[in-house]
Amino acid sequence: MNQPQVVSPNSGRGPDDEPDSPTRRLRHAFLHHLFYTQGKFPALATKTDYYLALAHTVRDRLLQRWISTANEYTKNGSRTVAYLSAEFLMGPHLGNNLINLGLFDDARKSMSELGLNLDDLLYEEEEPGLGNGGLGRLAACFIDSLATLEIPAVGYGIRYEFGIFHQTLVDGWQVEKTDKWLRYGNPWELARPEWSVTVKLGGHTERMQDNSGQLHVRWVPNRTVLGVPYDTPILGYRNNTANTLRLWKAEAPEAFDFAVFNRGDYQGAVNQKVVSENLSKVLYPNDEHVEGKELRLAQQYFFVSCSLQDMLRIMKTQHVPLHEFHEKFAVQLNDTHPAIGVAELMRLLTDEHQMHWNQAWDITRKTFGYTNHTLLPEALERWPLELFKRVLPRHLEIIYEINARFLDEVRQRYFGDEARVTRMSLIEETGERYVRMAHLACVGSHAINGVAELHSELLKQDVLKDFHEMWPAKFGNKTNGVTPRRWIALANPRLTRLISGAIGEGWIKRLEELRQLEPFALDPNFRAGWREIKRANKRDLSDVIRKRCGVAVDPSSMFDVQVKRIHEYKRQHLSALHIIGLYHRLKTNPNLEMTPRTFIFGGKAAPGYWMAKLIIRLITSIGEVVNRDPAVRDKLRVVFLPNFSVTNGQRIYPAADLSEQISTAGKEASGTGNMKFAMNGALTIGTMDGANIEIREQVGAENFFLFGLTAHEVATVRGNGYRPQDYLDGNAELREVISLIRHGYFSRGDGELFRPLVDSLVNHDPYCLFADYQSYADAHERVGTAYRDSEDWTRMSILNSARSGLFSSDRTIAEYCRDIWNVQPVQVPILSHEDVRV
Ligand code: NBX
Repeated sequence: MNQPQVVSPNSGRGPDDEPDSPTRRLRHAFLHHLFYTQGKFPALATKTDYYLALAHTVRDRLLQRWISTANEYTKNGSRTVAYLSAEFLMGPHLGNNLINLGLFDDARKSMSELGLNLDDLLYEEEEPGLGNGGLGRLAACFIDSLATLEIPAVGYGIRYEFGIFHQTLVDGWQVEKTDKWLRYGNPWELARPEWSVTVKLGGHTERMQDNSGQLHVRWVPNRTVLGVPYDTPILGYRNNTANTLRLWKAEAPEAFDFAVFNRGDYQGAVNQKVVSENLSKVLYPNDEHVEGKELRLAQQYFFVSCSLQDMLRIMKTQHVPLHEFHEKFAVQLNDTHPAIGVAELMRLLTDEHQMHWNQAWDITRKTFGYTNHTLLPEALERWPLELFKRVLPRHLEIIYEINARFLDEVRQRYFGDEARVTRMSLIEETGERYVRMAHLACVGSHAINGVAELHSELLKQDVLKDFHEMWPAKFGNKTNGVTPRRWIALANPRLTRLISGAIGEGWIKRLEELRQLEPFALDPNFRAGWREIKRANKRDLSDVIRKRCGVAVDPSSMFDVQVKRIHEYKRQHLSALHIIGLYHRLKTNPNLEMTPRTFIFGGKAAPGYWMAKLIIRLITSIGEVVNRDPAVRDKLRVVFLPNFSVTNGQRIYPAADLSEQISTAGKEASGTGNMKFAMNGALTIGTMDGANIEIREQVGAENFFLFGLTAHEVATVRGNGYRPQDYLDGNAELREVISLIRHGYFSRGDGELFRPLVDSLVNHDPYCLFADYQSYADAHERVGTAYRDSEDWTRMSILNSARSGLFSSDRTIAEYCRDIWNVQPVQVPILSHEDVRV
């Protein structure tokens, strides 16, 4: 960064602005915060100081909307959505808030007048990575859309001290580093210790009768922790709404246990603090795989109990009677992670507020909705009974009671069908006993949904079949969406300018309006502009790749991108096999005409998922060989961009030509990256899986590269005893590919390194890579041919964007509001501190 030429705050005026222009006011406020918040002057200020000064400047502008919103909601007693999620993968706030406030260009100008570059300051923000992947990012898009649609809503979650690990590559292997996102403080949050709540854990229960013979249950915990809320305002796009993201931090009720301290046991005294704070210490980095850890269950219960207690507190201040809980709050469960809420609300209503069981149960079911995000059996949460009892003894009793009543209902409905009773029970009793969280969520909710059409259908036919048969009306589909504010307006400013120049700015709030771009797909001038933007975005990404990977890539080559968590079902290794196939073709036929391609990968592997880490190693190994080989280097490049995150995603999606969405059909619930790519004008190569199907339907089959077995065909092939060896025998190229890996071509002759991966494919291939290999390679041939006709490719690219309107999270949220939550917008008039009387 250049040494800033800071204008003195007293002299105030910049080069050529009005005395009261927005840029002048921003500049003034910025310098004020540099002095009086950061306590720095330019000679000593770091980039972080400048970032923080700007962040505080923007925060001041949020607070007025936040207070106005809280005032309006409190006055109206509005019905409110409580979105319960163990993860919120927010991404950096500064740029997004500037966009939503309409101050982005003014901020850029005022910073440049001070000799500062806004992009450098934006880059200083450490993103709050409080999520693993799609599920956590979906929660972030949803709270953005809720605010934009002016729906009263609170996002409830955990303020992890350490978010998702930072991924580095060492010798081509993933190495994890702690994510210390709070290191320099967080200007976007306000602690609200006055609204702290107490949460009990462990211990046992006692029963007693009162004078009237009524039975009361007392939970005697063996420890308690304090939940302290930290609030972040969530702005709507160009409106006055600022909703709240409320994340709970765990603290010890007393920082020191003085009784222990006075005995001279300092360690013991501090220990309680350490143990308590562990609850919100770190995000579990596993996606799509559960680890039955006690701390994880305690985390889930901690934030759910805090949140429900918080709702009861709000009801009290607004004088809403307890029996109207479900009218005041619509509570959505983001997967089963917060499903313990069903038992906790029952406990709060019956044990703590003496409500009768039947009334409490009626309220509970009217309150909750449950969204499922996966069909993978290893991702379905179940807790060993013993562990559950140790952490939540009272909740286990409540779950037994819910179960007894529920199974009575099942027996009545399905006379004599004990097999069904066993299948549906909240307790799994075959072998070790478990509490089934998905069953608890189904029984305790009035609405159950999947996240794409195929996924919702498969839920009904498969994982939740019995529940669908019993309560068909509870089931529905809500196809995911993503926010166009972050994923187009912020991430792709060049495209945003071009689109708005053609059709106005309405699309940012009403994404269906992108349809108006369709005629422009035939306009050569518009196409040239579109192409130039993609090229510029690719140049920017090439700079990032050169800096971070030390690899030079050619922006005129096709950027073929797969970014997402690394998982066998997502099949990054299918792409790896295909790249080796291309490499082999080029080596055996040096004159082969081939569209030059840059393959870009990004994504984190769960630290304990060995096979996923080996897939990363395979990709980096292929890169090492291919990028160094002069015979192919003009045609093929392979890079693995470390630490895929929201921040990096914002640079990657706008630069992609081709989006790889190649999961085994029936495995990817929806996908949301697929939508971000399409909006930004990438074409998709993909299977009939998740939301790919709906994307293809929208953009047109002729503008989508389809390959592979359908979910139904996968089931049939596997049902008939799938033998991957048969596919290997029938495919010469695939045999060459496997043989190259086996013989250590990509591991300096080490034939052992990738053996587990190859053996798994040849002998089991649980995700049917071999069955889909040829179809995938053929689809890539079609892609290569299509890309060479750059006019036609551009036309298809424009049509992909123009027809992506359905995939705005605004549409998704409007459907949740209408079908599940029954909530209405509330318009917020702006309040100034001069209007307020104390
Ligand atoms: O949720 C993802 C699905 O895999 C995607 O298909 C879908 O688009 C997205 C949003 O609906 N699931 C996901 O990201 N799961 C997790 O991150 C996860 C985290 C912890 C855990 C289980 C799953 N214990």
